[in-house]
Amino acid sequence: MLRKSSGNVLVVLLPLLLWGAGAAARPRPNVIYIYADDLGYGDVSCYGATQIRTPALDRLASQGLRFTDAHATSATCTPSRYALMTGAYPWRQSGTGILPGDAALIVPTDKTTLPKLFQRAGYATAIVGKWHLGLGTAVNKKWNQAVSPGPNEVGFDYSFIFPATADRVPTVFMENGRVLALEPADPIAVDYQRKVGNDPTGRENPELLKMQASPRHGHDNTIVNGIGRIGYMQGGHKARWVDEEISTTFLAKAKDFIASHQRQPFFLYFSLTEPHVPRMPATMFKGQSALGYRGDAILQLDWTVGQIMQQLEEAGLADNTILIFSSDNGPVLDDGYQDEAVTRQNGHLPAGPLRGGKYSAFEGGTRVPFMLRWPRQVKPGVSEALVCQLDLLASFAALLRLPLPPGDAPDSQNMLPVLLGKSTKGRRQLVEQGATLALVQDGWKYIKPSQLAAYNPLTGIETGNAPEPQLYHLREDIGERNNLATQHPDRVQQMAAELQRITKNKEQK
Ligand code: NG6
Ligand code: CA
Repeated sequence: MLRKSSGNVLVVLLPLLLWGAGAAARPRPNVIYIYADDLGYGDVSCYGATQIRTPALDRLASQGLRFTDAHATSATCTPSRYALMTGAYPWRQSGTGILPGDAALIVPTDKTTLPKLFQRAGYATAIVGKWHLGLGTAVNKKWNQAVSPGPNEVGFDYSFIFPATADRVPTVFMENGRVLALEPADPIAVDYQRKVGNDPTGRENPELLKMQASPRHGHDNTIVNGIGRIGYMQGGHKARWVDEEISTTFLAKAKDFIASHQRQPFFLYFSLTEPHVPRMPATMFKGQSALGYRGDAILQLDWTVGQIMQQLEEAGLADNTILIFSSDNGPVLDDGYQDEAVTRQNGHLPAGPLRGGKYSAFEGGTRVPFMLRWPRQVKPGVSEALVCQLDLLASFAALLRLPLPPGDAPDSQNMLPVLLGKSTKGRRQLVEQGATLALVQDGWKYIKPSQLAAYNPLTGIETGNAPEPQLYHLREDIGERNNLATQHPDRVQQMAAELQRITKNKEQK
């Protein structure tokens, strides 16, 4: 009798127990992806910077995995972010270069994106910070109404963004598609071709500027907060941001989102603006580094990351939150403003040992800081595996055990074991995008010949372009100094053919 009833109990309970165990085993960590804008491989002290200290990032590295060969897909912002969202190489689709502030949305709304993946897994999702992937369906849009599609339509339940870059109009925040603090009586118009409205421009009224633009870069259109921007803007005067407040505004919104989602797993894409131009940090950071406002902006960034870490710790969330920090492309000193980044470089090497920087096909263009902390699962350490931000989509799909529909995220590879430190076997190869394309394979790097200039005198950066093929042995020559192409013609030929195969075949990995 007893046996029978306990048997019955087991029959009823066993599936429940198994289901419960399965649910418990299913990892549902929160995920926060903090993305710096133009932060270089050498800008962080745990990556070797000596002229600036980044204690929060160093702590993150010491508590997690620090990757030494992690990449953005591209050496500029829009394409790297496109790849992060879609898991597709950006050069597969035209129109994925640096976008103006009035561009239409370029992320497809009918494909799996990184945030949609998390939505599918029952996560709450949010973006706070820089977007730069276009808004709406056309260049001409009514900024005074809800602008759609945008981040909310590609998978973010909540969005608090600025549209493009800090140096491009419209210089406003948008919350769930609507411009924040916009007064109907002062509607916004934006134009990148011709002047609109009566606001002074940097070109006409340089005496009104609190920071001069660098000659020939083009940051001399509408002046907002004493800074000339790219593009013209009319109206929305009370909605315009104050640059010194951008960072703390984003931080407050990110913290609000975390605070209000303590019971449901969440994915937060926290997209910082530092140290992109114009570098105009909060007053408390001005003059705090020895490197001018660029260094001060890095201190502000570091402090911001520290604030998030502290919040997670105080809320008891740190242990089961995957916190990733990376950057969308390599560093640049003069990117349009005379902000002392060049004159007060003080021996600081923003790309560390790497050649080139932002815009470049050399490693300085795409190799960026990348750290991942997940105390519950990941042992601290350093990983030399080749990984790319492109891989986050397939890797999180694996973590969440969600299959990807065929054709979605075509270039994303599941690097979960590598990201969690359980394997050292990273990508075998990766295409890197500067002004020209490069292929990294088994520790070698081939840069496709290009007739474009080898040096950009405006930014002072070597572009990686050369009319002849370049081949570097990265494992021995991280600084890409010795072009071995003539010594290894077979390898050059094989890698050129492979690059061509990958870039021709839209479905290939
Ligand atoms: C460039 C701008 C540069 C910066 C960059 C975008 C010029 C000469 N330079 O076109 O200042 O805004 O675009 O940077 O206009 S990114 O990090 O968002 O890609
Ligand atoms: Ca950038």
